[in-house]
Amino acid sequence: MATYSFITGASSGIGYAVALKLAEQKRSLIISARRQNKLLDLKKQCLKNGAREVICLPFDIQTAKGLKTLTDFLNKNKTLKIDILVNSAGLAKGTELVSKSNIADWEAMLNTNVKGLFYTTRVLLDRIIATSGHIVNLGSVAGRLVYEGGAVYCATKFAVRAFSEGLRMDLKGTGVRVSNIEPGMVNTEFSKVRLGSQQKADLIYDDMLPLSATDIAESILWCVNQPPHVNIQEVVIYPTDQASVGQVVRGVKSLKHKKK
Ligand code: 8X3
Repeated sequence: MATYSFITGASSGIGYAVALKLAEQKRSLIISARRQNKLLDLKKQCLKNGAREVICLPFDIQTAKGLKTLTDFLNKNKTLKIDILVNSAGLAKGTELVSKSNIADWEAMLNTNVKGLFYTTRVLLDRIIATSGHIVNLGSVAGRLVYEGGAVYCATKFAVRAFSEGLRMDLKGTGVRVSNIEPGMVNTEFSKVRLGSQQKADLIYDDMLPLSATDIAESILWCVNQPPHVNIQEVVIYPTDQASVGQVVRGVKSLKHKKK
């Protein structure tokens, strides 16, 4: 059976952009996310871009039932191997102080960013080891620096960073590479999901030039296309208009206004 590149969170944002780029490399893909209709649209685009084959695997990474869909699929396809796993499913919910924050938001973040990513990696791991493959985790600059109103989200991304480091240690000698991609401000559905409205999300990127999902996808492709002896362990990517977390340049000094 063929070898596939597996992308979680593929229905939008960075996952979607990575799938399109991996398709250009004529790979066979398994694309997963909750929204089946979005996956079907992406499948068409990937095939147009050159993907050899595309399997849509809709499931909710936040739930045990969702993860069972994945294990059932693997049980039915026992010889299927994975060369690249891009763990791109992730989200932030809310910016309230811990004392005011909503436990349901915590659950969504912990179940997706931490448990979903850990469990997906675990169930696919033997198949990744079989190809000396590559695991690409979507961390964040929030996994390096904490900010007010982000305690739980930052904790989940610190967890992704710790997991990436631990995995790399546990996989030494297998040839499997682990990369943690840590973006700053990327204009995707991320802020709309976090803040609950497009209007609020637009303010986050107001008068500055954020990164795009394609910018991050290109960095991921750069990592996975290195020769097998080269493991890019971490990539920290900020927009030029963001010097650090909370250090954003807007208005006339922003590249948005300087761009031709
Ligand atoms: C997204 C980056 O700065 O909004 O992971 O937390 S930030």
